[in-house]
Amino acid sequence: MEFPNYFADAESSFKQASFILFGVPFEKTSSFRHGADKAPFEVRQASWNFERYDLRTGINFEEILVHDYGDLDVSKMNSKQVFDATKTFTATLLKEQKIPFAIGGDHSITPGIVSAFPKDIAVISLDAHMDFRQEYKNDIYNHACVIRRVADHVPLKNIAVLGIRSGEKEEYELAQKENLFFRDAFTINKLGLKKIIQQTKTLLKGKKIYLTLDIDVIDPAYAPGTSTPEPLGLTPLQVIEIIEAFSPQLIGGDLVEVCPPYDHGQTAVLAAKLIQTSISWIWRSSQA
Ligand SMILES: [Mn+2]
Repeated sequence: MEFPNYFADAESSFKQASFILFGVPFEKTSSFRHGADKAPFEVRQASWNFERYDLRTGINFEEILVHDYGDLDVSKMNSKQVFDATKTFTATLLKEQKIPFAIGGDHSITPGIVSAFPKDIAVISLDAHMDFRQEYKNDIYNHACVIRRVADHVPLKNIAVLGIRSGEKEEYELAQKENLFFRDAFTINKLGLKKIIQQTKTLLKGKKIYLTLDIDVIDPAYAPGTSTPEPLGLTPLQVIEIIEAFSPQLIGGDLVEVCPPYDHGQTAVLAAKLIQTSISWIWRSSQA
C-alpha cells in the first residue's frame, strides 16, 4: 500500500510553516551497503503509521506547522555539489526563519546544511562512527569525514559526538589530541546517560544546537537497515532522552544513513518516529 509521498500531517504551506522537512536522497559516498537514497521515500511512507497524539509531549502532530518540501534533486551531483546545494537551500530557509530538518541520504549531506548556519552554533552528532578523517577515498566530503567538515565551519569546542564505537586508531588519537568532545557507547552505558547528558549540557551551555542523527548510533538490533551497521549501540529510548534533553536549544537537524534495501521496515519506522519526536519536542519547547 502506498501513502502520499510527504511526511504524515506535514500539511502546512511553506509560508505558514515553522518547520521545513526536506529529503536529500544522496548516497554516493556510502562505503559498505548502498540504498540510502531510497530513505526519504521509505521514511515518509513509514510516518503514516503513527497516531498524531504524542503521549509524552501532549502534542497532536497536526497542530505543528510543518511543511514537507519534497526532495532536493541531487541525483546527478557529486559530494561537493551536494554540499553547495544543501548549503544554499538551507540558507534560504534560515532567511525565512524556518527550522530545517533533512532526511538523508548518507551522512555526507550534513556539513553543507550546517554551513548555512552562523558559525557560533553548536552541533551534536549521534553516530556509531567517529567520522573525523580529513579525507576518505580521495574525497573530503565523504560520509567518513563529516565531523571534520562540520569543524571547518563550527569551532571544534562546540561539537559533541555521542554514541561512537567505531573509528581508526589515528582518528581517536587525533580527536583526543584536538580535544574533540566525544563519549563512546561503552562510557555512556558505564556512567549512565544522565551523567553524559549533564556533561554535554555543560559543554554546550547557552548555545543553539544543530542535531545530526545518524541512525547507526542505535544498535542494529533496533535499526538493521543502515549503510554501515555497528553492533553494541544505544537504544531508541536513550536517543529519545537525548533529543528531549536538548530540545530547548535545537535549531535544526537531520536524520541520515537509513538504508531501505537492508530493512524490513523497522528502521524506517524508527527513523520516522525520531523525526516526529524531534519536531514535537522542539515545538513544545518553543511554546513553553
Ligand atoms: Mn555512522
